[in-house]
Amino acid sequence: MFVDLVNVELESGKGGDGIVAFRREKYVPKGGPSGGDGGRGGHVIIEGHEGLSTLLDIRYKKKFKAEDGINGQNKKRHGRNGEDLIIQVPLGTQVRNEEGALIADIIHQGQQVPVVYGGRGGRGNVKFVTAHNTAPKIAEKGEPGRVLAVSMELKLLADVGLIGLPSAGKSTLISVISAVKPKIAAYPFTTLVPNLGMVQAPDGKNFVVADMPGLIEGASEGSGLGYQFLRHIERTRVLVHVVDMAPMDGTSPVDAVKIILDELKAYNPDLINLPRLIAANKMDLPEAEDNLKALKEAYPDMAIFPISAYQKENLEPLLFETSKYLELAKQVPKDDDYYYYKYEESLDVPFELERADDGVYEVYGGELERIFKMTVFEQDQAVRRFSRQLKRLGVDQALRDHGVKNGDTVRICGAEFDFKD
Ligand SMILES: Nc1nc2c(ncn2[C@@H]2O[C@H](COP(=O)(O)OP(=O)(O)OP(=O)(O)O)[C@@H](O)[C@H]2O)c(=O)[nH]1
Ligand SMILES: [Mg+2]
Repeated sequence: MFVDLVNVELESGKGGDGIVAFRREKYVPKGGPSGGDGGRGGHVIIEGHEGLSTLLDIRYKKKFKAEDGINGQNKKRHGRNGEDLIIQVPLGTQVRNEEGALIADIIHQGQQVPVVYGGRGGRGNVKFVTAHNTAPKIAEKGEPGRVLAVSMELKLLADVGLIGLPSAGKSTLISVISAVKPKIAAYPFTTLVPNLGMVQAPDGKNFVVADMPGLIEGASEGSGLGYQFLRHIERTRVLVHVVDMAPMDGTSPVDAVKIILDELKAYNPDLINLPRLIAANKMDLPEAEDNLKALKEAYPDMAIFPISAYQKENLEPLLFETSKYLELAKQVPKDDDYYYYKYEESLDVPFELERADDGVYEVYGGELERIFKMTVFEQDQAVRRFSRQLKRLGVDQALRDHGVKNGDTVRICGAEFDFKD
């Protein structure tokens, strides 16, 4: 299978800083607070684009960062939000975080998945007005952007899926209609993972065909190999159901068709609505003719194409019709049942605590780091708010528990403070 894999770092924009400002008007001796909020930082958004076929552009860049939000301004004006960064990827791209969790599964043109959210804008002093403090000299800095390391993997999407029982001749068929040369053998489950091949139909159109591992009864519940690949089948637009018209064990092709239809239905009822053709294979064998008659009688409405993959017989009508089905399938707009995974950030730990080599206790990281970065330490009121936030997070208590006493030096996110109990 054609796989393209890149590791990249995505960073959302930092929020703009809120500011401290006061109205200055003629004849008004002391104007009210007027510092506006900062704008939100830009998100990083992944977008599907059908014109792309590789992740090469992304491979060369490696690092992506959305724009920071703009700082607030006086007269209560908000800073502008940072521009979102939209990264276009080919359809079939899966984005995973470092733990391997699927964050975005891009399969539709224009599908957008925000994967890293921009930092919130800091609040201006207008927002800190209270009954007790009508002229606050405090504002927040913007929330820092977030960094997320992800892998992007492109799994080429097939237009057509070849499905059927084991040994029906799926691999043989793909080997004679495309350049792919998969393993072919007389025992079941020869094909372990899908093989993809580019096929040129008699009408000159190209499409990608996937030769799938054989499905068996119970596949939708995990029997055999099929289950993990039913997912791939979901992504194809047309199914070609390959049927052995002369099974060696004497079973009936009519039953074989039913088994597969039942499994598709059990896995996902929508699969049964995919346009489907039957390639009645192995017509070179003697029993095939009678079986074909029975199959046509059992399924009078199905498009059945008698072929011999092995002898390369009657392949043209099958491919011609497949191409026609594909054209029709393209015109049907997919409902927007997007494969959409919203990235849920794991809840930050409040902070980490550690004793440094010089004996000083240090707290850092998590929620604390965010609060720290949003605080303007030149503002007395902001410093007081910060110490209230530390208490709420449990930093004071944790330091006390470690024996830190009034007046001891502690380090908070790298800056030294005197501990006041
Ligand atoms: N006589 C005859 N034999 C065929 C034909 N097509 C395939 N076979 C044989 O059927 C057997 C199975 O073929 P494969 O192409 O490996 O079947 P498959 O559907 O890919 O099987 P799995 O990968 O196990 O699901 C092989 O021995 C092929 O040579 C055909 O048109 N005529
Ligand atoms: Mg096979």
